Amino acid sequence: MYKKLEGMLNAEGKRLGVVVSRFNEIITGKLLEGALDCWRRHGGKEEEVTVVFVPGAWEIPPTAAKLAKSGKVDAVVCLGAVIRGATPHFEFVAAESAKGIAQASMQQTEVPMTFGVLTCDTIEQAVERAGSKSGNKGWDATLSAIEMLGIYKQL
Ligand code: INI
Repeated sequence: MYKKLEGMLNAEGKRLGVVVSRFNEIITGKLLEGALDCWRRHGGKEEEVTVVFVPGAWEIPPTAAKLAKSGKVDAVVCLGAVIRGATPHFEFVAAESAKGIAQASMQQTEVPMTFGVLTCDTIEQAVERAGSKSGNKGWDATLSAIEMLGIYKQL
């Protein structure tokens, strides 16, 4: 019989860090609401959540790395919204943000880090993923963080 390790969906007694970008705040504010709702509904306390606001998705990776390193949180959720629209440097911001978060999470292996950065072609697509018909990716990223917390504790 194999040894099974899996994370329970229980945030009780845990500390959460959220890094959220202000760019496209109309969307990222909804992702943050989703994240806090998920945390509360899995037994987490809002007083145990540290939210760090950064200018844009570009600034998320280094901030998430510093927060993970600080010893102040047990997991980090990264929230942002990169929307193609009329922005010529969409590709750079979206790709570097995703790559940077992946790198940060691999460097700070004591603290799980999850990805809740939307990369969408239109604002409508972003709205759909921030609390309307396609759910709330902030909620989903927080649920993954809670599950990963349980796994990291056992590894
Ligand atoms: N930042 C975002 O979070 N979303 C975007 O859609 C975006 N676009 O498209 O420009 C964006 N740019 C700002 C960037 O993240 C940095 O904050 C800025 O370049 C300063 O370093």
